[in-house]
Amino acid sequence: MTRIITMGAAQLGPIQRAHSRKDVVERMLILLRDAARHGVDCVVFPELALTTFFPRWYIEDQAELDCFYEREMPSAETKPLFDEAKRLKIGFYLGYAEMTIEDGKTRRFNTAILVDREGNIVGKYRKIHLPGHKEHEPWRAFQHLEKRYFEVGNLSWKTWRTMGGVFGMAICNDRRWPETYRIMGLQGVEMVLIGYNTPRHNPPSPEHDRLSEFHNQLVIQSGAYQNGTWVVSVAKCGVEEGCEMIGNSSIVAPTGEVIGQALTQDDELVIARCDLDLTRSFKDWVFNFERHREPDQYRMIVERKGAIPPA
Ligand code: ING
Repeated sequence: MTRIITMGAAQLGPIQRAHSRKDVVERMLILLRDAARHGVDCVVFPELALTTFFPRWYIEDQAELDCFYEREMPSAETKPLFDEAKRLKIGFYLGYAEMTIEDGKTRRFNTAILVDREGNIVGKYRKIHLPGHKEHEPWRAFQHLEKRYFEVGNLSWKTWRTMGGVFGMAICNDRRWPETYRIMGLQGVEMVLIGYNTPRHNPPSPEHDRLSEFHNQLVIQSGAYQNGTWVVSVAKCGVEEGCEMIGNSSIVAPTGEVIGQALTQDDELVIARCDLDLTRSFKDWVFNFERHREPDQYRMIVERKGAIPPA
């Protein structure tokens, strides 16, 4: 049996502060139409795909900061994307900064949605692993204020039956944590969609900079193999407002092999035919969770937050 879904990783090059959402949607529509010409069923756009990566700045004026969030989705600016995807019968993942009112309180999340081929929003995810810091740290060449500008996501990681398979979502830093994939693996995920914005330079550990692409692929390859799932992971990249972010968008099979990757740090569509039934042998044998996992031995993973070395 084969269940082929043709996936498109729609990598975006830099979005400068002066670029409007309209400018960005026009670039996304070019990638979407390209995808349609190649028979793509589902397109993955990056994290925070509508604006420049604003957590690189310490922004004190709340009104100025709020300009980077979406209050509704689809919005007037993104409706053309939803309409064209529906017309082309292409599903998509879209990452954006979400502002919402819940119980009378304004909430801000780093969010992604999953839209099916009929244009229905079938799933929403809010980023759980927020990297960086909460306060202004002027020693840094640039800030990484996700802990200041977003709340920890409150939707956990779910999976949804759509487009002929079981889909899950994560965002950026989530891809570095094995728990992300395992929670979805325990819900039968066959295709994990991830968007990211990853600066090459990480001020606290500059010695890691040379390993950016290696670590980027290492974590999604292991997440894919250890949970018998496909992973499509897509960058917004290039030099945004003087800050370089890595490309290296990749499509990884349940075997752990990279079967497609971006070659530029600009707008680029990477396409791969993904057989969702390739997940079966991993889920039935080497990673048959029901037969082989020993959750009683894993309690420390949930009960302990930080590491406690021996005395
Ligand atoms: N960005 C980065 C990421 O996890 C980062 C943060 C950069 C972590 C460099 C480690 C090294 O890919 C986001 N947005 O999470």
